[in-house]
Parts: sequence; structure tokens; C-alpha cells
Amino acid sequence: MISHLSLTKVETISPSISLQNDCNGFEFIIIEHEKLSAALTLHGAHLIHFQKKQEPAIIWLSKTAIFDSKKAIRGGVPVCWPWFGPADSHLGENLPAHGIARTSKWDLINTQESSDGVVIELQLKSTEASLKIWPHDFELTLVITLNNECKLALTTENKGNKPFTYGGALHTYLNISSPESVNITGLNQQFTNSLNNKCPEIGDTTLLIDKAIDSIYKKSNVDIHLKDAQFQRDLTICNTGNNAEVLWSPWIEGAEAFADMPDNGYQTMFCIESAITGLAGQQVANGEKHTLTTLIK
Ligand code: TA6
Repeated sequence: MISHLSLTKVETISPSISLQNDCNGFEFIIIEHEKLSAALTLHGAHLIHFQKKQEPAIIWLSKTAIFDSKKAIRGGVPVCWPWFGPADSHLGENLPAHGIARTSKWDLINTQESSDGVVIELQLKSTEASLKIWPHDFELTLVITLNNECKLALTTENKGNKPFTYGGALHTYLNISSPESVNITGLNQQFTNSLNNKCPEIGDTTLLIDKAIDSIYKKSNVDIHLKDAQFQRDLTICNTGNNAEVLWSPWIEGAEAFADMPDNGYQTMFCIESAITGLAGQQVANGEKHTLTTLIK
């Protein structure tokens, strides 16, 4: 799903891991391992591709995704932090949806590889600029573990002298064969429907993708399954540290409205997000840490 990107190798980090740039100098970490291929960008610490050998890709990327330092990449696993959705008005006006992390430049701080797979560790620290938007000192660490499974662990450390509360999501875009081939089970039955004034609703035990979906489910206490008959696979999604799962398909109208998604893009993607939503958010005391994870297997 990234073969259309024309990249140039800049540095070999280890046998399976290299740093590569596009023609604009946009930086990618490319993983070509005997068991998997993957890619991420330092911009946003954004996993944009994960595919096990001889299988369809698990992570979806828009073929018309835009790679520049000002915009969030359409697809992959956007790191939404320190808020989910629109910023609370008390933070100010014209702030980016889903926070500042996914449009910030992260540092690559460690990589490991073995015959099973790779581990990539990235970090983002508060700056004078971030303090003007979100007045807290923080250190964010994202550990991406890719082997027979795909795990992302986002740790928030409060480096300040008072507690803070954050929200966010690991906003995973999953690759699907077609909406009609897929069903989702394991969701909590309580959700709010963002397409119907955030009204509380009770869901069915099995969700089909046959229309626009934008729902915030109360956290599930069991594994979530995305069964794809055409791909002949059953993806299991396990989340921790979250208070919700957000499910999203822009469907026909939504895809047509996005400049960075093909009009038919909705037919091959579906988002199941490990999220911290709502005014309560997640409190982190000064000097403490909190970790949000999603595991896809
Ligand atoms: O996770 C669902 C959602 O909040 C939708 O409401 C939609 O806005 C989607 O995220 C994509 O947001 P983005 O800012 O990446 O276009």
C-alpha cells in the first residue's frame, strides 16, 4: 500500500529497518522483514503500513494521502493526543482536531529487530510552542511492536508539577476487502452516535458496515473481532488504558468530501480506535505515567 511512494534510502539502521525520504525530504522508517513489511513516518510517529507476508495488509493507507509537515496523514494509525475530536473551547480557538501529536515531528529513539519482528520507539516532548497550546510539560513515548501481531503502546508522562487530564486515541484505519464482507463483534452494547446528536443508543451484538458510522462505544470488556469473509480472516483487537472504542466509516459522502481519500476509499477501510473520550478524560498525576494501547492480531 506504499509502493506508489517513490522513496530514496538515506540510512540503513539495521538489516530490516531503514530511513528513507520522499522527493520533499519527508522522512519514513521502512521495515522489510522476512515475516512482514511496515512503514511509519517521524511526522506524527504515524504507522502507515503493516502487512504480514502472504496476507492482505492489516493497516490501510489512503492512496491520496498527503505527506507534508502541516497535515495529519489519512490512514494508518494517527496518534490523537492530548484531546480527541475538537479541542475544548477553554483551550482556545482554531486548534486542530485530535490534538497536536499527529502533526508534530517525533524523535526516533530506539529500534530492535529479531527473527520474529521489530520494535520501534519514538518520543515527543513538550516545547515552548506546545506549552502555548496545551499548558503542561509532558513526555510522550510510542512503542510500536510488529511481529505476528501489531501493537502500539502510547505512554504519557506528566513532567510538570501538577496533575493534568488528557484524551486521545490510537485511531487505527483497518484494511478491509469490502464493507459487505465484514462484520464486527465484541463491542459494548452502549454507544453514543455522533451522527445523531451524540444520542445514547444500544447496539446489536454484531455490527455491519452498510452506512456512515461514527460511534463512541463504552469500553468493551472482551476482545473485539473484525471478521472479513473475502480476506478469510478474523482480526482480533484488544485495547487497554482506554475508556472507549470509536468506530468510524465516512461512507460515500464522507469519502467524497476528503481531498486525501479516493471517492471509493470507504470501501476498503474501517476505523476501530482505542480511545479516551469525554470530559472526564484520563488524569495523570505529576511525575506519573499512563499508557494507552491497541493490539491487532
Ligand atoms: O474517529 C472518528 C472521527 O472523530 C470522525 O468524527 C472523523 O472526524 C474522523 O475522526 C477523522 O478525523 P480527521 O481529523 O482525521 O479527518
